[in-house]
Amino acid sequence: MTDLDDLTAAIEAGDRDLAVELTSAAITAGHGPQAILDAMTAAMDDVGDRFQANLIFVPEMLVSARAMREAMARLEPVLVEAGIRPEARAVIGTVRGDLHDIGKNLVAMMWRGAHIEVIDLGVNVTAEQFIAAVATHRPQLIGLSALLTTTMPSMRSIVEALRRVDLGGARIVVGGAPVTEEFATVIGADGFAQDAGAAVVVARRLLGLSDASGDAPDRAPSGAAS
Ligand code: B1M
Repeated sequence: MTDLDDLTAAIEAGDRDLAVELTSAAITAGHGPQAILDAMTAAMDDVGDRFQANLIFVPEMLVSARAMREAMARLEPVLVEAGIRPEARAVIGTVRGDLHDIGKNLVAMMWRGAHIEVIDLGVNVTAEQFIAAVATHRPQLIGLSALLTTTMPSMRSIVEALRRVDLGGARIVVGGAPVTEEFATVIGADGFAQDAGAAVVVARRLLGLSDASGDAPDRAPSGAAS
């Protein structure tokens, strides 16, 4: 078994200390951040499958999620280059009624790694909170995450509410396991991303920035964070 398999197993078991330790070891051993993320995500997929099969229940799912969250916090500095000037600003949140934040945090982390300043509004975010954040932070990008089929209507009503106010040109990106490109189009979002990697590509395309290959221009667009 490789150390990344051990990391997957530690998150599945909800062993926070071991998950963080193995994340550090994987970084030190030179595993790429994407491979480490993949090992973490594999754990959550397995947890989801076992939950669906009634082999585990919400408390077990929660301890696994906490282990993943702490391991991700250890990985974040590796993904986010220190001292790089953000090229744009985003606000992101999980929509009202939905408490899942691991995927949203991952998207936020990846956007930060792609030189985008991110204001994270957390979970269970209402339309009013999104609108207030837009007024306060004047982002170029607004990210909405939903993990439940039952909170997809919430995503729709938040996008509709955002469309009724002056967004200052900000573009809306939506995502989350039950969200599809078709749904994103129907509710009037500007972009959809299947996963955190795609969220970077979509964000940079909508913002008119160079690709995320590292060839980012050293300028900031109008209104971007400095
Ligand atoms: Co919940 N849960 N959960 N859960 N949970 C799911 C989502 C579920 C699929 C499990 C299952 O049945 N197999 C199921 C939803 C079914 C459905 O609606 N179709 C489910 C359910 C039913 C529930 C409850 C209703 C259970 C209950 O109480 N009976 C309840 C709801 C609570 C609520 O939100 N109101 C609930 C609660 C919980 C916990 C609190 C225990 C915990 C969340 C802890 C936390 O997030 N802090 C939890 C967890 C951990 C899961 C699973 C196991 C893992 C989710 C996860 O973190 N995945 C999940 C099953 C699964 O996904 N395999 C499940 C890893 C993460 C990296 O992936 O979040 O998909 P994901 O994010 C991806 C993409 O979706 C995308 O990029 C991310 C990274 O690649 N993405 C975006 C996400 N947001 C994006 C935004 C973007 C772009 C891309 O642009 C802005």
